[in-house]
Amino acid sequence: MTEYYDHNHFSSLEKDYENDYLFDLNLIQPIFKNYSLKDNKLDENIYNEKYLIRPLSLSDYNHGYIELLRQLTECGKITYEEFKQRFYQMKQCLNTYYILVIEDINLNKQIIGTTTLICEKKFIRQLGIRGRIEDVVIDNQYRGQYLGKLLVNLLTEFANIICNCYKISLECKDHLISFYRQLGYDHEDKQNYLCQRFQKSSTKNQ
Ligand code: 16G
Repeated sequence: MTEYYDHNHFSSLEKDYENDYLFDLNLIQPIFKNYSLKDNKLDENIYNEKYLIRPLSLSDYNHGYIELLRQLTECGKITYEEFKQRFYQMKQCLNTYYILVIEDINLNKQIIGTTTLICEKKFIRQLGIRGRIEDVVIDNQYRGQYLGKLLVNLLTEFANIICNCYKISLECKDHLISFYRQLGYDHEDKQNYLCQRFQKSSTKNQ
């Protein structure tokens, strides 16, 4: 795969963004506000007085973000340098990558939940934007508190209202279909999800 990565450019960005978020928190504030009218456990971006919901930050590497993703699928070995490089590649794609995380306020900023929204620009549908919900994970110690529902609902509203997506889709295992149905996702008539996989070195023999 060809990667267009300008190292000098990223080094200068690094200084500016070391403690910065993947995307601007202000963008999603109106969604928090709107959602808190329906769910009074949400106060600004704090849920149940215990959990901070915010965009991914570089420092989350040191607070269990990759370990959390391992609860969803294989991640291979990712060094901090590699994480940082991918973070800036994503950040550089304006209006495309939106990763929300949940931080346990009482547990040393540990990341205990995450969900990603990707917005794909298209020519069809009058230059439409298609959203994809990806990598939904809640730490298995924190399940049953509706945190997954919260993250998916927030990013779905964000995709609709702020990103103006004409549709949002996701892929999931059979046993999760009922969960996503409750959140408004469903099979479309005569549409199928097809997939082809390629063996890559980082995931071989795992
Ligand atoms: C699930 C995830 C998908 C993730 C994939 C990883 C959701 C809604 N779906 O399908 O986003 O990329 O698992 O599995 O979170 P893989 O490593 O086998 O592709």
